[in-house]
Amino acid sequence: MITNKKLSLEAFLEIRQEIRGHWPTGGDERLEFEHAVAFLKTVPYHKNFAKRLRQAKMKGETLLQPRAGVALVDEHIDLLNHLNKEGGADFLPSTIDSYTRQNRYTNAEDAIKQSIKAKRSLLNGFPAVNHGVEGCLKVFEHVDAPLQARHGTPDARLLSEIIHASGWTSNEGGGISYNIPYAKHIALEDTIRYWQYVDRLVGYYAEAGIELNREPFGPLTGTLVPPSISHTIAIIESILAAEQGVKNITVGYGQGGNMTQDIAALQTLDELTNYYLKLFGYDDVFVTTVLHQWMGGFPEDESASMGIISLGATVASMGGASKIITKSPHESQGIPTKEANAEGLRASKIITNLLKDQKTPQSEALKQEKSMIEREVKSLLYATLNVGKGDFAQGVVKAFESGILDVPFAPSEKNQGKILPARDQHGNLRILEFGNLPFDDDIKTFHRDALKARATHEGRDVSFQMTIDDIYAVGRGNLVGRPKRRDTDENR
Ligand code: 8ZB
Repeated sequence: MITNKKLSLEAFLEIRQEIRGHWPTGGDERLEFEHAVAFLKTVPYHKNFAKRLRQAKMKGETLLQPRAGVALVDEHIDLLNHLNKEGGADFLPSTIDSYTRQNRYTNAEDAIKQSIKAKRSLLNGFPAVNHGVEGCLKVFEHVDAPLQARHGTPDARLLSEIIHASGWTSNEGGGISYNIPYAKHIALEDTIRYWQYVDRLVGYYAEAGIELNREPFGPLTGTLVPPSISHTIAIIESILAAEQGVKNITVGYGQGGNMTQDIAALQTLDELTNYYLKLFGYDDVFVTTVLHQWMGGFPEDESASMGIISLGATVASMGGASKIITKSPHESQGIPTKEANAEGLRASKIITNLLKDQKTPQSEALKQEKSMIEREVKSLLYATLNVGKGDFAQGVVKAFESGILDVPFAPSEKNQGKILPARDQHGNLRILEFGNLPFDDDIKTFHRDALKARATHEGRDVSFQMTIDDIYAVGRGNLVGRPKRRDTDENR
């Protein structure tokens, strides 16, 4: 049975030997700890993700990171340098392709060969396992900013070995956040175990004096996810990571659209993650937050998209996020050109510059929003711990089985999918169907009243139609999905 217990060195090394045999590049001698530790000690401060984040938080900065990844090493390097030099990216990503995410390295190999022939990328990201330490190290050597792997991989054990040994000092993902939104049939016990290994690797390096950053994937399905749900999962993944020895964690949240709720979400994400880590005995973890610019559907209009991106940068700055994952004006079309990607960065940068020394206004609404998030997270966290009989790893498995934890619109069959979110009159994310969420009557009444107020305003009943309307609203240019009225076409 899965437990939240640090893997023993022996158990870890035994799995490690097996993992390294999963693909030829796993045999690379540069993966030997003696070599990798010595090399990682040479990574300069300004290329260390964990240290740059620590500095950003101390200075109150909000730094920028795009998503980017293509099939071939040299093209990938050019792309990253463009985003760094022309876009002003502070952190660089390597978005990993879908084959690698599913451990389909033979398919990735074919696509690499075809990409060389076609002289363009036939993969939707960078196949880091196929390129191995050789290729990943070349990327590290030819860029001048910290590097992170960003993916969506249920079993990222070999990938994580390769990127860290290549000087990439951060890795995104987690046993819940890279399962429930990304996979259909994979058991949570399995992904938690895989990610305990990934975190144990980072813990091993920490014991050798090397600080690496880990980032649970905050936005989950990116579709109307209420902050308390994503926060609870981020906090649990932080606890699981800290148990394996991770010391530098970035928790994330996807822009919701209501400014007050977004600022409240970012502030509570930092406060609650720190609070619960300490409460459960992990008191030397450095926590930062990241805001993901809007993860839902974008309008086709590039100027409108820039507006959404700018609003994201605004709440990130006002909510004290240390990092923003940026979007581009090409979002509605798919993977952006490097030019469009840089435009999203520059639009975000002017906002973070302008807001840098401004104070976030306090208000009753902000206080109330924060206190609701705190109460909801507490309730979800303790119910999870309870069904796990005091163990968060067991708790996660049981909580998803029973719907105590439930992520809206997730593809996984391990997720009940019984809850339904909808926006209130002001565009705050509320819950319309609670499924088996363990909320008390006060919390439920708060959500129901908020949705009733919207329904009254719109002259309709609270129903699933609101949820549907809200899913499409931002792409059509509004935050709240108002019903079409006979006397007006304002909603079209
Ligand atoms: C869950 C993340 C979805 C977002 C972007 C999509 C979307 C995916 C790449 C990429 C640049 C890539 N994304 N793959 N952006 N290069 N290889 O992730 O466009 O915004």
